[in-house]
Amino acid sequence: MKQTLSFETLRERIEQIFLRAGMNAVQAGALSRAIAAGERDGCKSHGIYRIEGVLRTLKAGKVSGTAEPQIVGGDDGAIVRVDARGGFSNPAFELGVPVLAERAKRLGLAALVVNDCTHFAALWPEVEAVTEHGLAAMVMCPSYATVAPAGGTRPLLGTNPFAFGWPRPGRAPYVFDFATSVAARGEIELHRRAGNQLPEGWAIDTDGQPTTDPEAALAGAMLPFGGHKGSAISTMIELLAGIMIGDLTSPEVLDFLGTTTLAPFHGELVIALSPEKFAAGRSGDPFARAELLFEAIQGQGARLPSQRRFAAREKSLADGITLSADEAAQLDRWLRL
Ligand code: NDP
Ligand code: PYC
Repeated sequence: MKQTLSFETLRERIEQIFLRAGMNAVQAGALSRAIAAGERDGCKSHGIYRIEGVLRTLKAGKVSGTAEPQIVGGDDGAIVRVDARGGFSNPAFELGVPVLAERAKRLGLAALVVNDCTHFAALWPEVEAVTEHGLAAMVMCPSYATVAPAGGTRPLLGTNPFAFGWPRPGRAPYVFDFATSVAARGEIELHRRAGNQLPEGWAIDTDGQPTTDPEAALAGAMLPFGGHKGSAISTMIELLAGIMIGDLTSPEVLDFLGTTTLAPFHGELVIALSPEKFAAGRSGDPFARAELLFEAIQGQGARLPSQRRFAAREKSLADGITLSADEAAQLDRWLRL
């Protein structure tokens, strides 16, 4: 039977699943907030579907469910570094973000580097968290080698997500968050499970030929969005959020894990910027000017990114989050493990 739950009830159930699997409160709490938020905002590819991968990665011993992330390095400069200590990225981010915000407000810009983390999550909760401090934010991370570079035929780059947020006083921030592949790998897996073909242009098979078969796509390679442009942005993410922060690139992640069935292990880069400090009083209030731009976009009938997500959130908070009968039964099975 379908089930409708409040956000908090769903979050607590997810937290219980992880606590029963042996995680500590820091890890289970942060993961439950991220996954429940995915369901609440209608982002199925990073909602409860991810619980299975988290449990599998724990069982394989490739992530620590009891890690306590730590801020490392004693200075008060622009780079805040959190060692996730082999745990998930989410609690490491939660630990680092207040320090990041303080530094960015004081210095004009600051970066949060998370090292040695397992990362399965969407990035929008993180850019949103930074915008709550009145700061603009960019977040990026590698993944594992599943995407062929434009013009190539074999997996090399990750689905490397990139997210941006701009604070809008008194309203939900402007946020976009996307894989630099045509679609997130989670979307391909959801198509496979539902027995649906993929849209054309998402993937190539092991012979480098276009395919709409999800199995062939998972065995072959996904494609970057926007051809050479997405390929270059994805490469930038490997450079900045892999090599520059002293962490793994997507091909190295795949070598380390030997599979794409476990959540990837790498680092993450979060950049926070103070619009007020950058504008320095020139050309008026940056937030008011941004509103004019957003109005002009919407004035043409276009929607802003995250508009669908914020509408889904509003509905979920008012009416609850509805799980399909299969999803509800699976959640119960995990709770009984
Ligand atoms: P989508 O293509 O679904 O959406 C990308 C963004 O574009 C969203 O902000 C979305 O807003 C916006 N958008 C969609 N349609 C329109 C439109 N018509 N007009 C304006 N804006 C629009 O995302 P992806 O499938 O590429 O990625 C899904 C998620 O996967 C992301 O959250 C990403 O972080 C995550 N991911 C995580 C990875 C990891 O390694 N951790 C790897 C790859 C992806 P809205 O939500 O409102 O529709
Ligand atoms: O959906 O591409 C994806 C993904 C990879 C790692 C986490 N999400």
